[in-house]
Amino acid sequence: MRTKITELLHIDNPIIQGGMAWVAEHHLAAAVSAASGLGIIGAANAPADWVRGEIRKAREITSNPIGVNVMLLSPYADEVAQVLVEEKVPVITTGAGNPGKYMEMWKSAGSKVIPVVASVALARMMERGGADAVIAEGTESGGHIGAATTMTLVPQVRDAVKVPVIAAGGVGDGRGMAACFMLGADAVQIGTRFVVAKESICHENYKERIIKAKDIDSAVTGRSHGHPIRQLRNQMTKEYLKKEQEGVPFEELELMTVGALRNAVVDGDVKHGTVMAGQIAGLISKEQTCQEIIDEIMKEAAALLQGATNE
Ligand code: TUI
Repeated sequence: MRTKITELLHIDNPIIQGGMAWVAEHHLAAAVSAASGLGIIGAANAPADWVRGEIRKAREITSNPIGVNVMLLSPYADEVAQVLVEEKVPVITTGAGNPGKYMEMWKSAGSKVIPVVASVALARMMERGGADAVIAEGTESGGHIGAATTMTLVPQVRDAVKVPVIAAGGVGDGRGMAACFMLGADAVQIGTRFVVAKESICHENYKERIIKAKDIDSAVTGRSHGHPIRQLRNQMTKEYLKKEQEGVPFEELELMTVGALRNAVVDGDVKHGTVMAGQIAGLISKEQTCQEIIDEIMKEAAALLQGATNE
């Protein structure tokens, strides 16, 4: 399938893997890219040297393009930004903020820059600042989220900017992908389904929670202090939401979550850890290779989209 995004990023399938903290390391990114989607290494809160190492290890597995996601709240964002220039990373996505201050250095290094936006206003600002495309990410997503749904955000961003739009949030199969294309998207970004990929190093307990999840099994913590995080309900969310309701200060709440995502992803503590996942977790039923996931989604989406255009 050819779209503005496959042309821009030199990939065969318009599927981009989300840059998920702890999960999106070189094995997953390389597997998605090897299957002709765009694999993304999630820099999250990691130091720059770790990011450099992951880029190099991924490049040993596949010669297809691989991108990096910069989480803008990271204390290492400045040094990671510099490493991406040194390593000539072809595609940079950003999340959880405004990447304006890095735009010029990345663009002059030849990278394609694709910020995640959660509003039309930020999409417009990013286009003016030189973004090559934007990822319109709805509140169905896992992790740090905005307020608008994918259904409402994607067509409004589509109408507001000329650059290609990648839809994210709630996409887990070919039906979701086809729906996003109907809303005006040129590609989709998928996170949760890739967490359970065979190549994902995520702990089996975490994968099992996603596979067993039902439609309304996620909760959003941190709404009261402006850092909403979608994750699967467990002991942690129960305690956190109770304290949040009691008005416990942000600093104290933060202490509860230090290292909690790592505890869930790496150590498999899905009871007390943070199990970030999108609302589409309920649809995800098995572990498959990235190649199988991409082939299945593409086949289903292509059939639906062909039906739509022929009628
Ligand atoms: O970034 C994400 N999702 C994430 S980042 C993350 S790591 C983390 N862990 C603990 C606390 C905080 C983060 C887990 N999940 N998605 C991209 C995304 N960006 N979603 C929403 C946004 C966003 C929201 C507001 C982007 C920009 C924005 O406006 C910023 C501004 O300054 O105008």
